[in-house]
Amino acid sequence: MTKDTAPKNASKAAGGWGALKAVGRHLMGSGKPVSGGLSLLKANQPDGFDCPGCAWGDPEHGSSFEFCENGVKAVAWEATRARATPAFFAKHTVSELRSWTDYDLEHEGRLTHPMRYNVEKDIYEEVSWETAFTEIAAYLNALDNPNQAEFYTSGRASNEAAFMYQMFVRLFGTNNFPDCSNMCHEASGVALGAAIGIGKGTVRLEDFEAADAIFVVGQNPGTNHPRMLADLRAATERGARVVVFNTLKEKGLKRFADPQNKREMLTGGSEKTSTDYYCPRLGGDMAAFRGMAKAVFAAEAAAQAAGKPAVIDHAFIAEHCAGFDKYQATVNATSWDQIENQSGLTRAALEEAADIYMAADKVITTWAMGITQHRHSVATIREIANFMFLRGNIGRAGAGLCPVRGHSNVQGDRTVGINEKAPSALIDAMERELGVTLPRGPGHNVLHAIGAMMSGEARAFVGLGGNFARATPDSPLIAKAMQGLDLTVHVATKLNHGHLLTGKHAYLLPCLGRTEIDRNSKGLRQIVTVEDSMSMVHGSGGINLPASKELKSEVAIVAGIAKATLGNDVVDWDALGDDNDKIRDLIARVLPIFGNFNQDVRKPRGFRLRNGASHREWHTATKRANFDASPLPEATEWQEAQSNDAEFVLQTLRSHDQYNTTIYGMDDRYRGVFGTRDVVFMHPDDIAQIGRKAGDLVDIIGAHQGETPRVAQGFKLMAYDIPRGCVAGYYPELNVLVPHTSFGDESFTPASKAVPVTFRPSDPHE
Ligand SMILES: Nc1nc2c(c(=O)[nH]1)N[C@H]1C(S)=C(S)[C@@H](COP(=O)(O)OP(=O)(O)OC[C@H]3O[C@@H](n4cnc5c(=O)[nH]c(N)nc54)[C@H](O)[C@@H]3O)O[C@H]1N2
Ligand SMILES: Nc1nc2c(c(=O)[nH]1)N[C@H]1C(S)=C(S)[C@@H](COP(=O)(O)OP(=O)(O)OC[C@H]3O[C@@H](n4cnc5c(=O)[nH]c(N)nc54)[C@H](O)[C@@H]3O)O[C@H]1N2
Ligand SMILES: [Mo]
Repeated sequence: MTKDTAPKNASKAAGGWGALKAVGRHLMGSGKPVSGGLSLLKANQPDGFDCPGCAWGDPEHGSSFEFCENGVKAVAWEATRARATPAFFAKHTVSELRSWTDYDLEHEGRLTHPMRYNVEKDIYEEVSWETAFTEIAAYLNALDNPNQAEFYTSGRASNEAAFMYQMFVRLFGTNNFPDCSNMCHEASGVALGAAIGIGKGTVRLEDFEAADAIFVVGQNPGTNHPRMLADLRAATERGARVVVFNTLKEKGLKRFADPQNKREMLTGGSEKTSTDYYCPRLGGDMAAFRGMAKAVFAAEAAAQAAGKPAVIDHAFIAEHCAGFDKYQATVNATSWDQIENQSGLTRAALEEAADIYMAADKVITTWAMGITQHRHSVATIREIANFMFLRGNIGRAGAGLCPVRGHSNVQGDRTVGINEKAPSALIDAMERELGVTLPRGPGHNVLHAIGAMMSGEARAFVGLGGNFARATPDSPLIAKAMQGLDLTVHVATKLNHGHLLTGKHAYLLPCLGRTEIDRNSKGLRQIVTVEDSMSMVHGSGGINLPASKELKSEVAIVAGIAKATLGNDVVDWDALGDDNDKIRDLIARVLPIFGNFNQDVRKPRGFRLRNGASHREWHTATKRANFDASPLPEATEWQEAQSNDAEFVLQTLRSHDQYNTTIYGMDDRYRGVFGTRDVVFMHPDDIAQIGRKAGDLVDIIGAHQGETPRVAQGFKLMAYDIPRGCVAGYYPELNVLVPHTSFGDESFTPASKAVPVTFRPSDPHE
């Protein structure tokens, strides 16, 4: 690797004073004070709300003050005092607002009233809840068939809201459930389902205290899961190895100063969050893990020859696994040349990493979007599982697989039925419970929904949260398709671009946020539940007053639309919509793993859903943990780009000042970016090679245009420590470059970490 080329003013360690200053700025807001101070004391506390920031687990011992800088931003974002009222909408046409940035739209604050689009005047106008529900129902019922509607879910929806939503949609007659997970950890679900019989991780938070080595792969916890940094740091402090594989040198993964540690703050000290750092090429991780597996097999052969104890856990493999011999043959058949070329790491480096793995008795591997948003993501995650099986690193304390989820309840939403591939056990149980027949065929995921909207097959879109057209690839194409629909409905807390892509009829329905007090018709406070990345289910109750008296809970909104569309005969929507305990009772009847749901969720830290693989029970077809013998991809995007002159591979990722499509600010301080998001990170030698200097403006051009030109104009080149031929820039601005036609095998996740691009000097007139 080259020496560190991050700009001089980039902060040295994640956390610390920089984090506290950022927290202060966000609590003060931009002249708009927030009620965040009190809220924070209750974030991830037993009697408070679940932090809407990320899906990292909470400690069992509930005394610690579990929040982080970016959790603060998420809370302050929701608790702002700014309001986007009907008076605001009266002043601005929807066409005008469409030209605003998401940053400006969201800064208008919380939505306060249900709104309906007036096509003649091109504005959103206030409408009563009852009228909105009745009209939406009429439009839905007027469709030729239920499959013409797409029902999107973003991962902040609670278990209760998501369960109600899937029940409504299935009773309405479709399995069209595109959800944010399709763009996120879908590959983890698919790969782990096949490998270990459950599409979730196997570890608990306590396992991080016991692990001897933690491999952190394709993930930037310093920004996206900051509470995880404390666990990594504690691990390095007690001598465990934290081994990072990341195409970028991420500050938070190097050092972390704890804002809650006074001595450290005064002395400016910081502790390591990793001990070993490898920078593979984009999409090179499958090769890297295969290389490490090759080293493990070589060490095993050497141990056998020398009569030493085995390196491989043969007892685990014999008792629990299938497919080992075939896998070993594939590993043997993979050449070091191909491994080095795809990964960009040397054989020596991979052997060194494998030594760390073999010296550790207990190993955890974690990963996120750097692994899941490639064409061969499923095969890569299978290879990670293979590697972990070799030494029985699953289903015992301190060891296991840990896909670190994104949205705070994205895992729970899937558990309670947001799934376009209707799981038969769920459908059977729902049919028994409700006494009806439900659709079983597969519905639409995000890419199918996009296809159906573009072809005109889809006529209606309902979004439970999220910012569909901004989060999806090819955002301009999707925006156009959404505007051709007959009906668009959005349930949301704040205004975003997606809400302005109005169909012929459009509704914007404002809901309570997680930090807000939710009272039912009897005045009783309601709690909701969420599931974190460790299969722990927690209760969450708001503590702030609602942003407006008109707001309804997501549960009540779903119940309102459902009752108006389907009537109250099969399901008593009124009763369920008014009492979350009743929804939980129903969930537990349909999904017995929830056990004594209402009772257990009121325990201080909630309860853990049964996770077979973490007890070495394998609910796979073979009833075993399955090795996968896939060969390496014939060529990674990087290799393809190398053979096409002047091509680079672009990854689109998050800055430190954003939550997905929500932009909090224009800084990315760990990467030394201030006051702008229109940057592209490139190796200094590559900058020279394209004949430019750091600071120059360039246009980024999608390399395989076909019929759709894809161009992002006016991006500043930043010299960065990144492998040659690989570049990086921010999502969602660069989604104009991500083709909806390039996606993961089996996962259908847009390949937003592997976009082939070329560069030209910026030309604003083109
Ligand atoms: N504050 C904040 N928190 C968040 C979010 C947010 O936007 N803001 N989003 C939430 C959501 S929905 C999600 S899914 C998670 C996302 O969490 P992350 O997955 O951490 O998100 P990204 O910013 O996409 O970062 C991807 C990381 O993988 C690395 N990477 C990219 N490609 C490769 C590769 O091919 N190989 C390797 N080894 N590394 C690679 C990148 O350099 C980067 O460090 O965070 C959640 N938490
Ligand atoms: N190029 C590229 N594209 C990507 C990614 C990438 O890394 N690169 N990442 C992908 C990933 S991992 C994900 S998860 C998706 C995210 O896709 P989405 O989940 O669709 O997007 P978000 O930006 O999280 O949604 C933000 C909106 O949610 C609404 N909202 C916030 N809180 C609440 C609430 O409590 N209730 C309701 N009803 N609404 C609420 C607000 O109106 C806010 O504007 O984007 C994907 N797209
Ligand atoms: Mo995500």
